[in-house]
Amino acid sequence: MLRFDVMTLFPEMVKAPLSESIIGRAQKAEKLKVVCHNIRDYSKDRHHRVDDTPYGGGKGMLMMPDPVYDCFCAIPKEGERRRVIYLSPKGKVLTQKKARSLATFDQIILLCGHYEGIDQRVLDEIVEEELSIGDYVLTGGELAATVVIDAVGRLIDGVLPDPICHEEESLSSGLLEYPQYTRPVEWHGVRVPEVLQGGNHQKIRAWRDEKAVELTVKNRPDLLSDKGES
Ligand code: 4G1
Repeated sequence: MLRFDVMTLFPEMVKAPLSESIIGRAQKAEKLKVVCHNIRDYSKDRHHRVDDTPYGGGKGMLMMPDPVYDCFCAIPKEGERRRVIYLSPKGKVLTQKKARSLATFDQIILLCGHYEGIDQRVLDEIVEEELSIGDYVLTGGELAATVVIDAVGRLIDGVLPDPICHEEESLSSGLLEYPQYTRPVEWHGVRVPEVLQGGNHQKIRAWRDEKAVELTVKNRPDLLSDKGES
């Protein structure tokens, strides 16, 4: 059982999407656990304030260290292998390889920033690793935490409905996935490729490999040069 603890100002942003579909079912089946902690509950301020202005000036507000630290201290320890991760655009970008490695942990504590970020001192004290989901601006780390839990959670034994061979998957092979088709055989005047309708599995494999390479060259040539990263 992998336990995710999410420290956030907006727990519903994380809880709601993970209660649906495959990860929702996996939580009910106790294959993984997602516990959200509202950092605001740890504000000692009479007005439940959790943000303040940055020293040195600059735009916006920063999350104060104390509520984050007290929230962290209230999280019970689970198992031996634990990681504290801050979702941040300054971190290394999440890869499938990283997701596979995180799936071996007992507990993953995810800290979500909001506003302009978090006071550096509490980050230096509690965070072991920073992880980003990509190069763009978000309003907070909540959606990033949700992405990490989805990507890692589906790799846990018994989470996926049928045991998909992860090695066969796109990305694990270093390629994008070939196009797929289901019934009807003709839709909007477009027919399913003839080769897929026959039973020649060698030919089907060759066609799929060709399409996968074609698509990867066109859309993600970067995947072809860093196969090791997948
Ligand atoms: C400077 C993106 C700031 C954003 C440069 C991916 C982005 C967390 C992520 C930002 C965040 C760039 C992520 C930016 C994220 C504090 C609160 C950071 C939200 C915050 C390229 C805002 N993967 N962004 N700053 O987005 O948390 O994990």
